[in-house]
Amino acid sequence: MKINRRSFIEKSILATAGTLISHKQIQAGVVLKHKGLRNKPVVISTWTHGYAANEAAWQILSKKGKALDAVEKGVMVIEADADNTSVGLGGLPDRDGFVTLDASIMDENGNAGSVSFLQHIVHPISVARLVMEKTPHVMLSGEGALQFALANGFKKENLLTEKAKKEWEEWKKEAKYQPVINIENHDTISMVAIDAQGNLSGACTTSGLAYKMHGRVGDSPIIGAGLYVDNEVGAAAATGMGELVMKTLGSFLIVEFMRNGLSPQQACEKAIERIKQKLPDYKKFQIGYIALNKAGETGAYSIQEGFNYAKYDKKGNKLIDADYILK
Ligand code: SD4
Repeated sequence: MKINRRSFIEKSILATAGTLISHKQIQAGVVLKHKGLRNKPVVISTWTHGYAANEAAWQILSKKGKALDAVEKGVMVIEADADNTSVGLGGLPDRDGFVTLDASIMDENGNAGSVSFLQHIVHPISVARLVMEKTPHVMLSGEGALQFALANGFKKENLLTEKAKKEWEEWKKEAKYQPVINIENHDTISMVAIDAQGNLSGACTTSGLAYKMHGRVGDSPIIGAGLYVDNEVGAAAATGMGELVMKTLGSFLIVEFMRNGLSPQQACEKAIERIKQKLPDYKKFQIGYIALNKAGETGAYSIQEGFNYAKYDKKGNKLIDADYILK
């Protein structure tokens, strides 16, 4: 029987754990292993714009602030950036010209909040946080999410910039719905962090796919798809063609792989392999995953070449090209 590198690694992990060791013991082993390691704080986030977002997050993390505050403040930088055409203000609209936003956030206690199909609000991530902290629900959507935001002091604004409107008008001439790898489905900001206290949180915010159908919601506000955090194990987040992430519940899957002993890198690779196994047309799309475990170890992996992420730890802030499956 041919054993490839990855199955060899998995088998070694199980062998190290011992075949008679129960699942609970493996989990306990994961936690024990983490106790000795101290790479914290650490923050990672998707794409080149993650660099600027990390700077804002680090302001909080380096002063022993909470990971939850760091991820919220970090992604807010990109939400407010009018030049970024896939998040918040300046996001490319759906095919009918509406900028509709999805966002989610999770804290170290397993609390979660999200908004989907939200319009007119520059910082959907902060609305998601309020849903988490002030309501008994996890997700508010559309008009209800907007009403909730306005009732909590958020201002209604026009998010469709002249630049985005012009691009949309150009697109309308042919009106072809064909996401272009690393372009139309690129730029969501997803961020996960561990703070000096060893607590994990994550955030994800996007205007979704450019020129999507009106009403389409992606993976970013779906807990377990675009984002998942389990403070005992780790955190993971996604970017790219959300439909593939939703069908495989990618971020939750990565955290479960880490729970079973895989490193963040191995877990991201396995989640991309799952897409390859289950979704035959995966080659047409880009998905990028990032992950962080309780020890402060990180990983990332994508379908196509071209995905990068930013990592800020004690050694500084840097951009890293992720490895990918289609070579
Ligand atoms: C979505 N995952 O709405 C988002 C898009 C994205 O980088 O990640 N762009 O499907």
